[in-house]
Amino acid sequence: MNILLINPPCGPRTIGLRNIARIEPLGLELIGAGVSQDHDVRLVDLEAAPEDLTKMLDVFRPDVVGITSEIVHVETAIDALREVRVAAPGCLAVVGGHHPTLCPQDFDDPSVDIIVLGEGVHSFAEICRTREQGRDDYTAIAGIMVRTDNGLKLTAARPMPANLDDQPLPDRSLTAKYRDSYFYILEDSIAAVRTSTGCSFPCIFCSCRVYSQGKFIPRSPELVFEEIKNLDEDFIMFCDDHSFHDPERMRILGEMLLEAGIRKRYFAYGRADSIVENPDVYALWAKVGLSLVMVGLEAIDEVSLKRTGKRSSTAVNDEAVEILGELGIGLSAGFLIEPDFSPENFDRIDQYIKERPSILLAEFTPLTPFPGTVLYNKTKDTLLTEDRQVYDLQHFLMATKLPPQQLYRMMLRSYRKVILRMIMKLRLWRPHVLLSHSGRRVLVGLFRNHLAFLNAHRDVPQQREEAPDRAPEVAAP
Ligand code: B12
Ligand code: SF4
Repeated sequence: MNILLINPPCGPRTIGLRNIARIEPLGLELIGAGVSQDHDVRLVDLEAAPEDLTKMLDVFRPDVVGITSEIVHVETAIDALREVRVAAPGCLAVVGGHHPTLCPQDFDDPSVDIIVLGEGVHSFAEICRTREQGRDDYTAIAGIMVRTDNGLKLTAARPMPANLDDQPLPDRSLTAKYRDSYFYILEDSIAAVRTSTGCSFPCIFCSCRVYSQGKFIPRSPELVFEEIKNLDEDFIMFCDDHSFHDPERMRILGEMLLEAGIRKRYFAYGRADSIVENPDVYALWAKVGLSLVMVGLEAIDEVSLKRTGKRSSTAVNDEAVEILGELGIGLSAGFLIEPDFSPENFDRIDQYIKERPSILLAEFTPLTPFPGTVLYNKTKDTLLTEDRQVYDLQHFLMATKLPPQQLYRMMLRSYRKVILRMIMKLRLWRPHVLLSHSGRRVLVGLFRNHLAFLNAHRDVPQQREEAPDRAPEVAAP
């Protein structure tokens, strides 16, 4: 059979990381690996090359199409499937990924036949097998939603796995054509590796813990080591929610990499308390090559921090910042921007960063209620829009105390300060860096983001919109 996998692009209203990072679609490489032994599998990455779907459909008629989606891709994913329907009317259209798992009703569209909930490798292989056998009843497959004459039908639950060890290695040959266009800020030779998924902490705004049903789901260090060992790329992005959730596992992996003399640089997401409780593991990883850790510090005062459900404290945050500084590991600190923020709140965060030189980068994230989260359930009746393109962690979706235009400008001001500081600290102003291909790409990316923030207030109405006609909510199992 012919199987086409699609990585949809971000739409025009989505702001953010796409201008400074583009990473391989790891989820599609994994589900592709589960079927590529038996089928002709192709992948188009529309974030890297938007024209590739039309070109591919001219030469390749898929029997099954699989598309991935985060929340910002709902519209572009459905648009892509509509295009596939026209070129290959009998093709079976399957949607999977983070957002379809949390909010399958967003994909209740005639262009979608099946929605896969949660981890997709086995479900997708079973769907393809059923299709190959000429059967058209998919309801015996667990963990999916199937379009029927009476709407979407939820099949038996497929429990989240206890670990990821039975998943294949991602089939990176599927993205061979695009690999040169993947990057992360100034890093050009980059690969995405998943060492785990999920998280057990109760942060009220986080959809990752909802996806994993509150579990941390690890992959054994031996398998991760085997994967990294065979990668050519210099910079590895750990696509986990909290890589250091189980520090022992990371200690074993770190020791294996060190012993084998594998020298690469790594990016990971981590929590402040894991740094404070396991400085030795982070010290080991400093030797292994951990160069950047993204830590959601979230807030600089105790009351706001407590409200997030993060189960951390400002003292723990401070200690973590200090430890990373001592270890020489770059810290990218995440701060939530709440709807009642005033200029003083921004000034205080700027000052906090200024006083802590070990903060290398910062992300300022308007508090964003993703469907499925506690925060969403609390705020859903007051959200200003259901346009999923702006659920990008960059737009204000709740009514704000100050005009949003002013808040975006203050975010820009804070970003300017922190970026200038990083440029000075890493001496990125040197002409050979600034004028290099990646230096120019980042400058253009930052300029694009700047323009997008200046116009961001136009993307979200100031008053609550009437919700579009959606199917009733279906709870993900
Ligand atoms: C690494 C990462 C990034 C990287 C790159 C991601 C990428 N490859 O494109 C960077 C830093 C660039 C990034 C950018 C963004 N990200 Co991001 N990112 C992540 C992170 C931490 C891991 C993603 C990942 O690679 N996971 C590993 C793969 C293997 O998992 P997976 O995709 O879920 O795939 C499995 C299943 O979902 C399923 N599956 C997936 N696709 C399909 C398709 C089919 C057909 C089937 C059957 C199954 C299936 O099977 C797979 C294997 O089991 C997630 C957190 C998370 N837990 O997902 C956030 C996350 C996905 N990002 C998020 C957001 C908002 C963004 C941005 C919009 C932010 C911004 N403003 O720029 C952009 C969007 C960029 C884009 N992709 O176009 C949100 C999405 C929220 C939501 N509810 O959808 C998340 C969940 C983080 C969060 N909660 O805050 N991100
Ligand atoms: S610690 Fe991080 S990954 Fe875990 S629930 Fe909180 S925000 Fe999500």
